[in-house]
Amino acid sequence: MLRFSMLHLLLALWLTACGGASNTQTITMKDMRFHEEEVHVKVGQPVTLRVVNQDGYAHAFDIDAFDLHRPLSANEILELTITPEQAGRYRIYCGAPGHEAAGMVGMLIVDE
Ligand SMILES: [Cu+2]
Repeated sequence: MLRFSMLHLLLALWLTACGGASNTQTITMKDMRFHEEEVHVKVGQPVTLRVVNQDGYAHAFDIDAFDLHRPLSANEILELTITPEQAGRYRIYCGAPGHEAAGMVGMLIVDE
């Protein structure tokens, strides 16, 4: 019984260590659009979204389902880490006035 618990503990430590591995997805904003129209991430796995604004004007990074609403200044790089809890397709858009209508939309796809 004790042996079994130790094994579990070691497994947990190992998984924790692996979870620290860098898991980054880059999303580039350029010319009033998201260069990556679809971004795939895994359910239950922490992922760092590296949002790079390459335009000389402000954008915003918005995902309603994750309650994410972050403004980006011109040429700003924003890194945020999320852990998606549910598989599905979640709409990304730029909340700057008129940008979403101009086609600044994308999709975060959380795979099982
Ligand atoms: Cu924008």
